[in-house]
Amino acid sequence: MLETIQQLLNEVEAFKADNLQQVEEFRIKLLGKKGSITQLFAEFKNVPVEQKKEIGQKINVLKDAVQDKISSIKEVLENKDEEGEKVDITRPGTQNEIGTRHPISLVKNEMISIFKKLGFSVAEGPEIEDDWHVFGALNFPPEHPARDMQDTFFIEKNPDILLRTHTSSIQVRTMQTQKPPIRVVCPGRVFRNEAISARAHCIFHQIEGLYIDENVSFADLKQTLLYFAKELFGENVKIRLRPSYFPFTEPSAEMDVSCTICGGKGCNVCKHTGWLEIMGCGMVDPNVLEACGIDSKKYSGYAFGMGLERIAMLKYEIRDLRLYFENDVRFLKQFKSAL
Ligand code: 2NL
Repeated sequence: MLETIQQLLNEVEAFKADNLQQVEEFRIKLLGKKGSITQLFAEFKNVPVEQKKEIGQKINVLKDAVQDKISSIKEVLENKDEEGEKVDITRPGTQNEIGTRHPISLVKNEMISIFKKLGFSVAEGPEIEDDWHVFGALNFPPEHPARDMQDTFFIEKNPDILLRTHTSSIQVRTMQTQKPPIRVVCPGRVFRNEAISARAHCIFHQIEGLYIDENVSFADLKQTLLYFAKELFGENVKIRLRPSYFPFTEPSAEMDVSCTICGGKGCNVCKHTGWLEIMGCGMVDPNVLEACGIDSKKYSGYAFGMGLERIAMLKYEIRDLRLYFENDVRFLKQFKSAL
């Protein structure tokens, strides 16, 4: 009898049907008046007492299996869902919405791919840093205002630990661990103790670049930045460099591009100057090279840095910085790109 039950179970498992009639035939064959399972129940009275429990359970399992099989095949054949509701199988399914990349990530990825073509690689580093990697190694004098609590988030218990205020600390770490020639771009999140408005936020993003080798000159810097600007804003963009000051570069400059909105004619965005400031740059100060263990007599280098929020604002005409952090899908889903 156990053998018969097992055989029937295998049969049930393997059963397939193309139409409801086949299902009904299958039901009659097993559960009908003369069906195999009905017969098993009839023979059950002859089973010796000590086997009744085992065989009884097995017959019940078999019966349940048949009923489950019948209802699941019927569900499919009748196009009904689990609750027995009729399903219109020609109705389009619910679409899974595909996410979009954040505009900050888009400009970051685009910039990285431009610099990769010039042989730069990407480096990252910790957001929580020590004073030396953020200020000390970068030639900041001890009393520099950036070191003030007003501008930098310090850890109260240990003011040597702070949130990085620029991504230059990544480059400091790169110089400490790699030998020239060095060609890196360093994207990352940075923190400054500022009141939040349409034009400022306490958390924002930068990308910096560093190139160190023998005989690197300001001309190399200028040509690299011109190539970068053309790739990012188009062949017709113009650049200009204005003298500036940073503790970590000498000489230092700020770079403007011709206004991406009006093309240089003058408009609201460029405040009728025709130019937009997009980054700071310069030749790495020899003090910085030496602090990071690089021989400043043998090597020279250039560096530059820019804010990603600002570039994305210009590229996508975003008017308010706070939109970047609210993550409203109506804002986010407007940006589609291959990168
Ligand atoms: C800006 C200006 C700049 C750098 C960043 C740098 C890094 C090292 C050494 C020297 Cl390790 N310089 N970075 C240089 C000039 C300007 O950023 O306005 N950023 C948003």
